[in-house]
Amino acid sequence: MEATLEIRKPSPPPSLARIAEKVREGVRLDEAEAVEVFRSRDLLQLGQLANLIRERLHGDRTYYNKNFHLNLTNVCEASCRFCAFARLEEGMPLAKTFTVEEAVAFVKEQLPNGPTEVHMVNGLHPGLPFEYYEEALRAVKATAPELHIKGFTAVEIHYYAGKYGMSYEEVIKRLVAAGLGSIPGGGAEIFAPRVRKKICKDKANAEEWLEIHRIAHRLGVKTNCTMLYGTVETAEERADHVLQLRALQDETGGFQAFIPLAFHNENSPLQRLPEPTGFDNLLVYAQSRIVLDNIPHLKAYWVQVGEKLAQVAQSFGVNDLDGTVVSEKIYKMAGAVTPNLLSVGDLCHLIREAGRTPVERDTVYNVVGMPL
Ligand code: V47
Repeated sequence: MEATLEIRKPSPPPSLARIAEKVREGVRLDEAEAVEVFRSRDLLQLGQLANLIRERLHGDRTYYNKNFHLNLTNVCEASCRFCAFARLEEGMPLAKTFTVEEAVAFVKEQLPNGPTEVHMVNGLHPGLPFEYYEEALRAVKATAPELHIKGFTAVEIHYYAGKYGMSYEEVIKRLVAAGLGSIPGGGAEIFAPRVRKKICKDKANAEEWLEIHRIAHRLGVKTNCTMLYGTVETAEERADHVLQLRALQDETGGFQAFIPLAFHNENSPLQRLPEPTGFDNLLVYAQSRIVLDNIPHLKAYWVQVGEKLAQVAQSFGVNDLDGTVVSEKIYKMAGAVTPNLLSVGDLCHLIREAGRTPVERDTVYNVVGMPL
């Protein structure tokens, strides 16, 4: 008997079919449906829905920016178990704290590349006065007045408030007065207390992280948000994380972009855990785009998922590639093997080859230009 090849198109489970219907009609998913989305591993179905949302919001545009990273210090009291960047004390191998003069010299070196943004995040250093950070901000601003400083995560702000006896609002206002322009999304990790206890037990908790972003938004300071996935969290805990971000965004509207961050295991206390695969990474982009209906931008941080996967992610909900990213250290020290920077030409090539239109943006998503 001749073998017949039967090609059957799998039909989505009834719950995903209902979710697909809602997404097509632009109706918000409820919490149970959000969990369903994060449980599903139907990459193509989710990708198609995420792409629909992405194109509804942004058409064919993919944003990028010209930026560089500066970490004033990697000396850090916290003991996050995923981190390969921090050093507990000065003098340990690879511990580095910039003097203000060194920070300024580093910024001057970057200026010929025409950056519009410096991404400045730091360890929780037990021995520096708060004035050091203010001086560093003022000095960078005096050196490059047009450069937008996106820096100081909620975790740092929480630490300074406790250490120097200030309210969150005071810390943010003093940093802004010294030159801070916006706050990055780091330190959110996974909000569930069960996970935080296992991977980052001694820094700002979920309520504190969210409260700092709430205050920043009230003060008119834009922020981003992240989710570190691939350590010990469940699908339900990912859904809960994203739903808490959605709820705060309903309240304030101050988040600009969501950036999923894939766990990198090298040189960290969690190095026995496997890293998320490319399939997982695309799933998380698509799932996040579907559930987070009120945060405009979904950013792929190519440094940690690789530039080729970041490119493909443009078909799974992503509309923003960060960025030229000169001098990144947090992921390089955790084993990322991506290049040290991408040129504007490289970024535009990745974007165009995926059938999208590259648009240069500044940190707060004003259009800087459309490259020829
Ligand atoms: O807070 C640290 C994460 C974050 C590892 O807001 C790790 O525009 C995986 O927040 N494996 C810092 N993740 C990076 C960050 C970020 C990056 C790009 C853009 C923006 C933005 C924010 O990276 C940390 C932590 O969540 N992280 N170590 C690791 N081994």
